[in-house]
Amino acid sequence: MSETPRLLRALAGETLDRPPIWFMRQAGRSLPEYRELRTRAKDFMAFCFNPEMAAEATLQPMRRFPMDGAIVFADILLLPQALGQEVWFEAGEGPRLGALPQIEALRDAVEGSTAKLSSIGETLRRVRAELEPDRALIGFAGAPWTVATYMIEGRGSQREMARTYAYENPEKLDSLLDVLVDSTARYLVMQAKAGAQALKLFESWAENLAEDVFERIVIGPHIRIIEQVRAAGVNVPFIGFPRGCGALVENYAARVPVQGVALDTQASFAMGKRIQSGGKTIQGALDNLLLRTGGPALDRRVDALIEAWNGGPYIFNLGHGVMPDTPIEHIVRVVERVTGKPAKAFGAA
Ligand code: 1CP
Repeated sequence: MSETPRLLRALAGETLDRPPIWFMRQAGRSLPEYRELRTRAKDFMAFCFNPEMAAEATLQPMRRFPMDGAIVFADILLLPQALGQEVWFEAGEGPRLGALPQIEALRDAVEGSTAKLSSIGETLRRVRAELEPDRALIGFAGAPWTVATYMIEGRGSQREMARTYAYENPEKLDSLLDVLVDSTARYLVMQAKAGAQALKLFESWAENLAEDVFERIVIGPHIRIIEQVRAAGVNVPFIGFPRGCGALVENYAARVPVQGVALDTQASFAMGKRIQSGGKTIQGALDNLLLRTGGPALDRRVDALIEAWNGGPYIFNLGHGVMPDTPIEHIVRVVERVTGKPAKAFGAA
């Protein structure tokens, strides 16, 4: 038996007897033990910056479910905070950000930003020390455009203001993306050195971009981040997730030197297979709403995804994160179906 975690074997291009599995947002509000832990932190940012609590939140789903990967508990909006823009979470609403600082101020903050995120390195070291060696630890960051949408709009949104900004101020946007490329690369290097064995770039809001704009604000920055991380001597595999970009994900897969491409719910089987034929591992793409709904349609879709994609390198996952009100029994059912290993629906985690 290979010692290498199944998730890393898949990212190295191996086709496996069954796909490794993990879920985006597997830690968090769908778990009662998370909600209990969360009440002990002053606010969400304080939770993320507390290595003891964040490590515990990372490990909670690993105790319940035989997931092949643990994703470090943190948030994509810690980086703007480290660059000097105020970030807070309104209870029951979501993220809020203060005014966008001047680009020069952001640029000056790049060098010191990784030190401000050092507690995430401590979370990674704690989790790696507790996690079984056959389960992989995943680090992550928001991709530049997605993080920029929050920095520009000041909140979660439909991103019309951010897209308009991209057209009205192309040079300013490019400068902002450059700052985010440089700071994100440093942050990811730090995460790999602290024990992250794979790195994921969350481009959660890649929809509604024309091909040329997608090329400039998604593909280009992703390539530059990976080049900078490699130049720092870090060789861990990357997973890119340009969510919502439709057929442009094929351009993404062909151009960006990621090992894995995370697909969203609308990805066709044929497209996934073409990306595999192009030499990339694919990940995805079960609908998070179907996971929440459950029933025979869920079982059928799980089987269909494996049938379609496990002839090549494939990581089982959702097309987007677990919804907070997803019944835990449905997660159990899918994880058991994919792995053949038992999971715990109830009881002490
Ligand atoms: O109080 C709480 O519990 C807040 C809920 C919450 C949680 C559990 C937020 C606020 N962030 C997180 C953790 C988190 N965020 C993780 C680790 C947990 C895991 O995945 O298991 C990760 C990887 C993220 C990444 C993240 N944050 C993304 C990219 C992934 C995705 O789902 O697209 C995005 C877009 C965010 C922003 C964010 N943070 C939190 C919320 C509610 C949001 C979305 C806001 C919006 O809709 O625009």
